[in-house]
Amino acid sequence: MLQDKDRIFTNIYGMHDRTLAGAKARGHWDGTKDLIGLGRDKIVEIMKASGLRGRGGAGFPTGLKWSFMPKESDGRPAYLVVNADESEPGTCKDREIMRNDPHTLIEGCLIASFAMNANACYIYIRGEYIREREALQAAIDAAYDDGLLGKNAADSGWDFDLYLAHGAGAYICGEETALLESLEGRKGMPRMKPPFPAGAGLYGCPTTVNNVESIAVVPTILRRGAEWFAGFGRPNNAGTKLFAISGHVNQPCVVEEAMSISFEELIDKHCGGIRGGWGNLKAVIPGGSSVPCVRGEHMKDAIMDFDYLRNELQSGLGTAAVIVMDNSTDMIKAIWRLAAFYKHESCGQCTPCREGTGWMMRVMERLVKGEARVEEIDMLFDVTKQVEGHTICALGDAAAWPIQGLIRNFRDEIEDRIRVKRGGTVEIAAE
Ligand code: L3W
Ligand code: SF4
Repeated sequence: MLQDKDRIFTNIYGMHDRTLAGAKARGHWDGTKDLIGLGRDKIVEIMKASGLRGRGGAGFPTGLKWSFMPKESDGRPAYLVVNADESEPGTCKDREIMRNDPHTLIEGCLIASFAMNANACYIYIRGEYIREREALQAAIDAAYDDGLLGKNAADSGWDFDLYLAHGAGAYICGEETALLESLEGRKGMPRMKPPFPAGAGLYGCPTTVNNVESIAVVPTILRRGAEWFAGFGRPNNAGTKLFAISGHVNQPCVVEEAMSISFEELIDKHCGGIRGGWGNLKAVIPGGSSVPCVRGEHMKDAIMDFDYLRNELQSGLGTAAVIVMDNSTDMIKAIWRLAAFYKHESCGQCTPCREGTGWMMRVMERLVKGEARVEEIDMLFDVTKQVEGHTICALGDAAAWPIQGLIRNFRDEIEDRIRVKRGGTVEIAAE
């Protein structure tokens, strides 16, 4: 279990002073000028050595991503964009950073932007996060007043501006290129990649898009060293990590833990166990709604990191939003609800996603009611394979994977329902 002294987010529950003075008392903004004084190459090198992988869902190595930015300016400005559009169902970790520990993020924005030669950074926050926006804007204003942002930010010699942009509630704007479109004032429609944002991002300029948590851990990694961060978790799965645990546990929570903690320890130490005991655990979605569910009996000994969940359990760490479901859960209905969500959130610009999400949702609806034929289970699985990998952005995959997980793990439940036609009703209209 992670010791208190190793926690990066010391005010994640908002129990301490959230103001700039409080943040400084807890060690933030301490020697920021010296961290910037390390220079660009050294900062990127430390980030690579730390093993930090992106905390927004894909787990792409952060230092490597930064290294894609042009070393010398070609006349275009460079940008850092922070993805605070936290919309993945089950995910609620970045909001705790923004409302309770905002200076971890703001200091991280300055240092990361410097490392990528960016004089400006945009934080794109999800539309529903109104209180979070207010808290973050107040912290940004305080940092400007204190000379930590703006001209010669933190006395570093680097001029740096930080802007907060507010989304309007579309899940797809969490996809990095849709986010850039939205920032530019257009509809949030994903762009084809390549080019990746590092080549042509915001306003066609070199841009790095990073998740809130990825940026907020940067100052502490630089202060305490790459080896310190890399010392948590297993190789290729380094660091501390915020887990957001919801569903049928006794005490749902957001907690910072060492990567690669076992699922059992995570739940018993921080959530007071499974509701009704471990024998009552039916299934877990370990990484936010986009990753496939796993049967409860396979989760107890699971290691909570990118590689274990992907390689051993055909699932993923995703955003580390851990959704726990006990034996009272109607799995088919739960996954149908996600299918309805993805259908609703599809931007509609590519056919496999636009048509596929609706098609999958409608078959799922029939499975919930037990009205489909058994042969349709394989047909549905086949359709998910036609959607997966054939779309412009990852939303198509995200819509396909939960259904694949359901069929792989709970086919017996689907078949039983069809056989006895004992299903419930679909109560929530899909659109
Ligand atoms: C330059 C290359 N850059 C990759 C960059 C790329 C992006 C990052 C990861 O999907 C996942 C998805 C959801 N040159 C590059 C390169 N990059 N190759 O690296 O890219 P990628 O394609 O692996 O993933 P993605 O398209 O960013 C995101 C999953 O996240 N997800 C949830 C998302 C929801 C939230 C939230 O609410 N916070 O993030 C959950 O699992 O399914 O797999 O920056 O440009 N050759
Ligand atoms: Fe839009 Fe879906 Fe295509 Fe993504 S996969 S671009 S959300 S239609």
